[in-house]
Amino acid sequence: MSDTVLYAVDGGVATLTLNRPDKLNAFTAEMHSALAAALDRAASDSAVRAILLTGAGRAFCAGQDLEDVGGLAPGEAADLGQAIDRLYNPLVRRLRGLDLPVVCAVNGVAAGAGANIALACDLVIAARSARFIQAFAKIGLVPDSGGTFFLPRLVGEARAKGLAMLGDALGAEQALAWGLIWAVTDDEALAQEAAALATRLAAAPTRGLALTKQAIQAAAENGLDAQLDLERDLQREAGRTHDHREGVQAFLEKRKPVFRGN
Ligand code: LHQ
Repeated sequence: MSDTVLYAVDGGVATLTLNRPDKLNAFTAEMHSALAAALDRAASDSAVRAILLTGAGRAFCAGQDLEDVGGLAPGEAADLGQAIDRLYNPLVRRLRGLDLPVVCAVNGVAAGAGANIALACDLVIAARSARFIQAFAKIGLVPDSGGTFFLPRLVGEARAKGLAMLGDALGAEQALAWGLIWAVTDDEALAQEAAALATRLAAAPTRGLALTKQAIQAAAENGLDAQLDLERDLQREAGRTHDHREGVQAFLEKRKPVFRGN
């Protein structure tokens, strides 16, 4: 595996670290394939029950590496749709479709596709000094990687348009206040807090979390009737898991549950 994405497993958590710190972890095709491989590896390891995505150095991710757009020279006309089709859309679909909770620890600036990939994760925790930038506006592009889907749903159309059309940096505290992300921590505490969050999720009823993720994501497109039907179907499945039985049993016995993840 390329060292553009570091991979480590501890306590049921696979930590994936974007690792091109000199370029603020901007995406190259190589980093895309390393990330895809790391996600596959985590998903196929039964010991892994949560994923933590973060960046090395002072940034989370500066989006597409603008010096490496499809192997073309900077400024040369490229079919950007191809890069989206081959690299970014599969990544967003993978993150949303994973049956594991994905925590994103935004350790610094998250710009362009980097910001929207963070938003595609399940729980986003950011360092106080982190910033979210819809940098597309500054280079004549459209927010991609799900940005036009996530932003209005998370912060409403007015703020989504302001962020997307102005491309100004949104600080972590403001992002929290607007409901864009789950939590903010002191910079020095981010790694520990994010690991604690992911470790907590890794000890939770994994199948129930996967079904919950599926239901909440489906709600973005379903009407109430369809959503009620979906909840019934997913609850039927959740009700058949070991972890549901264990949770109820532990409650009745007044002890802490031990979830297996199935
Ligand atoms: C970079 C980058 C970068 C290369 C920092 N590329 N080197 C999808 C499909 C296909 C094509 C197009 O795009 C997309 C989706 C997208 O993501 S489009 C958006 C692409 N990203 C951007 O436009 C953000 C560009 N970066 C910035 O605006 C700034 O670097 C930010 C605001 C992120 C950080 O600013 P500073 O903290 O002042 O850092 P810096 O600008 O000095 O960057 C440090 C180094 O990282 C520097 O390299 P150098 O060799 O001079 O030290 C930058 O050139 C490099 N870098 N982002 N995206």
